[in-house]
Amino acid sequence: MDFEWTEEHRMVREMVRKFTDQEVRPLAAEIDRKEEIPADLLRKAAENGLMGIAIPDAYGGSGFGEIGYCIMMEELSHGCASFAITIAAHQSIGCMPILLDGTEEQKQKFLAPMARGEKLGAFALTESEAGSDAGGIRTSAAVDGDAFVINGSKIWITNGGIADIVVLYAATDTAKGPKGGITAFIVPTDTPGFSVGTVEKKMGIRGSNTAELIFENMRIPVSQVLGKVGDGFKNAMGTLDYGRLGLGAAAVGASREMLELSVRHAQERQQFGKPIAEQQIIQFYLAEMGARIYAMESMVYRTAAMADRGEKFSRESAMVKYLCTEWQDWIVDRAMQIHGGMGYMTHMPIERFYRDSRINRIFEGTNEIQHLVIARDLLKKGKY
Ligand code: COS
Repeated sequence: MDFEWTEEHRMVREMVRKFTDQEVRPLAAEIDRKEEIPADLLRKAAENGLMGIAIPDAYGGSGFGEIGYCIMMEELSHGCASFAITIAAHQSIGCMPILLDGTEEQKQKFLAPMARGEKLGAFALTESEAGSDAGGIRTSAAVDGDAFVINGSKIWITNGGIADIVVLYAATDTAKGPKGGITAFIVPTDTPGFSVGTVEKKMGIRGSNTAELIFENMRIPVSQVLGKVGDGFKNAMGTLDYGRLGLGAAAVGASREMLELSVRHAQERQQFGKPIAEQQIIQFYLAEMGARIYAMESMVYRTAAMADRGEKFSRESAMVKYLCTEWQDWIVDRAMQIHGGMGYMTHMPIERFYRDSRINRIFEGTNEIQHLVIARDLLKKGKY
């Protein structure tokens, strides 16, 4: 349970906080309205080493590990969920599969430019008939000489329409399914046969690109198979352990922003001749928000430290994802209640945070699936 902030962690927090205050928050409303992330903002994030903050410096990253990554996600999420999610999809689930199972050559060729922010990444698992049941994917990869020929499609892929490199999961043996029948591939998006289909309109995180990907006789050389043929599902699940933890960190940041705005508003807003902060019910709301954030923050960094020590953290990351995202929704809702009619208006950021929050209980594994992951692990081990 040991955990201590290092000087480096403090520096990362300071740096990302400044970056969020100066570069991200001022653009958040426009990003939501225009439904895209300015290329210039991604370039600045790369200059600050954010695009590969967790990735070792040997592979083009900043080398701050999972704790550094969670600090970054927390701080960015004070400003703009769309931007934080774009970086998360690139790094936590785009780069991570290659860091986990890539060969040295694949890491230098594909991961390093991604970690430096020269190439944007995405993670392509979900299909129209394979969401929660990710092992049921039907996109097929068939051997043909020194390549695999891939046919099929993916939906709801974050960064799908703007990525340069996609880690794609395809069925190499449908009979085996998740137990040896799925293989991961590194796919540059300029590969012939790759195309982008529908780009989705969404309730929240509107600045984050969500697209359908289509593969028609797309040839991927065997040198771009990631890990062993048939081991792709394990790679995807191991990657999602990181993604789910990062979503917990993002929930902490967004929740803190909501609490801080609510504290300020409660002290300024006068009703019945006094600030609403003097009403006990408002104090209860603020106290409950603060207590939940403390618990969320504690579980996020305890789990990030486990990841950095190389321990298995699948159950813990499912717990983090489930509780932090449920509580984020609760906290955003309370912030809206404290702000009243003002919070509902689009000139305040509360309604954007409210819309942006909701997806977190759904993507990277619904919270119902997180329950399943937690329960299976408890039952398997027979103890806490
Ligand atoms: N790390 C490494 N390997 C893992 C793993 C993990 N976290 N979780 C499962 N595996 C392995 C298992 O060990 C198993 O291999 P063995 O049979 O050799 O032991 C294999 O993967 C299949 O696992 P399992 O039997 O649990 O597969 P299921 O089909 O039952 O699916 C769930 C498991 C439901 C948990 C999985 O499909 C899931 O997470 N679904 C949600 C998908 C998701 O998050 N989608 C979001 C996409 S990104 S927005």
